[in-house]
Amino acid sequence: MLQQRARALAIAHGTASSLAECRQDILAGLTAAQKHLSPKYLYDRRGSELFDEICSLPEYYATRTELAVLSANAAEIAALVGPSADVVELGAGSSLKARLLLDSLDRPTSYQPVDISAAYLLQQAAEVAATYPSVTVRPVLADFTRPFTLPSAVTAQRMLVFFPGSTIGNLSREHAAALLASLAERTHGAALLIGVDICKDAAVLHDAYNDSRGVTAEFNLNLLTRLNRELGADFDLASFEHDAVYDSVHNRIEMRLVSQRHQVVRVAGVAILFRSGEYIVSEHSHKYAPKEFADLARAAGWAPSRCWIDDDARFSVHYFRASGAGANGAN
Ligand code: AVI
Repeated sequence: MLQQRARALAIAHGTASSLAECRQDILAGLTAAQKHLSPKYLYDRRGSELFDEICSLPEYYATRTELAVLSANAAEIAALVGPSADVVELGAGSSLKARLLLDSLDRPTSYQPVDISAAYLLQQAAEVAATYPSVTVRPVLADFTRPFTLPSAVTAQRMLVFFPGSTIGNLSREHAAALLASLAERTHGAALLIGVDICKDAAVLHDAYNDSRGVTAEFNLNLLTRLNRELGADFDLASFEHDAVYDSVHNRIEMRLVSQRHQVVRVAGVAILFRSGEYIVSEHSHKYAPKEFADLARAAGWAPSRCWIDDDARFSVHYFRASGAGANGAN
């Protein structure tokens, strides 16, 4: 049934990178002085499933806290958004939060999830379409970290850009500001509902990214499995270990894949040397004080309207309107 529904949904293709571009990007990252890979490569089908598992781990406070904040303030959010909204969700992944939102909004018109993981995007979109027959569901296969065309048939005044999960934190502060500025410029008059993880005790952060069941480790190591499968690499998974360290200077978690020995790995035909202890940075997860984030968004052209925070000040959900007055000269 879902399969049939999935086939019936038209997927809009945004600007997903080609295999050749990904190969070039990955080789550039692995041959840099500090080896690094974009966190977007963590999300193949298995990676998306593992990330869903992370979201329900006891140590990973972010998802349940954001859900609680969204749910506690659903009526106020719905009143701010108004009727007939077109919801564009960036980095959609699991549709759990979108459902919570769609349940509370006043007769939403459409739901347009934008994601990089095709199979997962279709499956989630199909499930939403099956549950909300009155909502037009239009999945968009795109990498939102690159310029992409916003879904068509949407009036800016009614558009709600929904960007939950603190995915914005996986971009550098500069890239986050640039993405927000580009969104503000292209969605003049739209609203933005965005979840942002807050700076907190280093031990809490450490445990959230080094969980006791090893799911985050599996999620991280799955990146190497993916490179083996899709780029013909020969990473020996047993000789790499997951680690995540908190960097209090940049207020961010740095997720690493650490080589346990001196070794040479071939990736897409290129030999890459790893010294023992050398690591690939596979993700940064930036944390923001609520005011810092509101200031960053304001400078990017989003007028702060409301910010909700849980009682333990772990996670923030901000609501902005595009002001069209970004510091980058937008509009
Ligand atoms: C998707 N993103 C916001 C998660 C985070 O917390 O940065 C990804 C993640 N990585 C490890 N655990 C969760």
